[in-house]
Amino acid sequence: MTKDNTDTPVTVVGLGAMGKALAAAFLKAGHPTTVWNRTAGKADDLVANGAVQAATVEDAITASPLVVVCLLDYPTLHKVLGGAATTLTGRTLVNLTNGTPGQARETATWAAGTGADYLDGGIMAVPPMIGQPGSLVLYSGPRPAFDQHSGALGSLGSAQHVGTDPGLASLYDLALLTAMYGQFAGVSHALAMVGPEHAEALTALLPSWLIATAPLSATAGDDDDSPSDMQAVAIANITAASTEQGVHPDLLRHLLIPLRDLLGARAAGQELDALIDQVRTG
Ligand code: FVH
Repeated sequence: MTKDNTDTPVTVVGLGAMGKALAAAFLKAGHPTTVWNRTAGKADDLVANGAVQAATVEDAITASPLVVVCLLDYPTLHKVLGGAATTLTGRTLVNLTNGTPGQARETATWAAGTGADYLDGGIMAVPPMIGQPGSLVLYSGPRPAFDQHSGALGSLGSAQHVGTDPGLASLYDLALLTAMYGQFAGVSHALAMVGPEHAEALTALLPSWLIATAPLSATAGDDDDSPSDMQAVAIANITAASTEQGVHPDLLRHLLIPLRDLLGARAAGQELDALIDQVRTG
């Protein structure tokens, strides 16, 4: 198996905000880069920087042993690649389109039928981060395919293989997004609590607070310094203060009340696995 070097040609299919950032990062790393997009004009800047624009998806795929696809969703991927399936034989298809673990596994089965190696990926970055420190892309699928192309894939950011089950990268991606959206929802509730008058002051306090507390999130901050019963009281106070401030408590009911119950269960001596089971079953 020959591992990638910067001479390895790469094809990028899909030039939305993310696809353009991916292609630009491959170009910057020195990879001969071929691109294709439904709306051809989106390739202009990349072509000006040395990319080759293919006239058809088939031409794009046959230009490179490594084909990276980043489209709106999986139905779009199958629509775009479906007619070009035979050209995938012997190549590695890396799909960075966001979707479910089930969609990833189905697509892996489809790709196997074309004779391609298939890696599914989850991009834990926004387009300006691609190729920069802090960019992380998760991959799952056959380890040899990942090892062969980890050099080229490393152009996008830190490349992490999370398992051979093709659905795992998507599962981890969506789980991490769930954590992020939980945080976003909490912040929106916090801003509602303080109201427009104090929104600017609170916004200034948020980043350092969220960064400082991030390491505690996997255990819900439950330790000897912040015992569960103390936190349960704080959560009750948050709920009461929200009502005092005229903020609808629905978000808290859905996010914090189950958390309070979990903390209470832990205080009663239940193990973490049992607590996670409670969340799973509601
Ligand atoms: N942008 C982000 O912040 C996130 C970061 C994490 C990963 N996501 C996922 O990446 C996929 C692509 O996202 P995107 O930001 O590039 O999305 P768009 O800018 O909307 O580009 C969509 C591309 O899909 C093409 N496309 C859409 N429909 C069709 C179709 N029917 N036939 C052919 N191509 C289609 C579209 O083409 P065009 O509109 O330019 O012609 C773009 O290439 C996505 O899964 C995110 O969840 C991004």
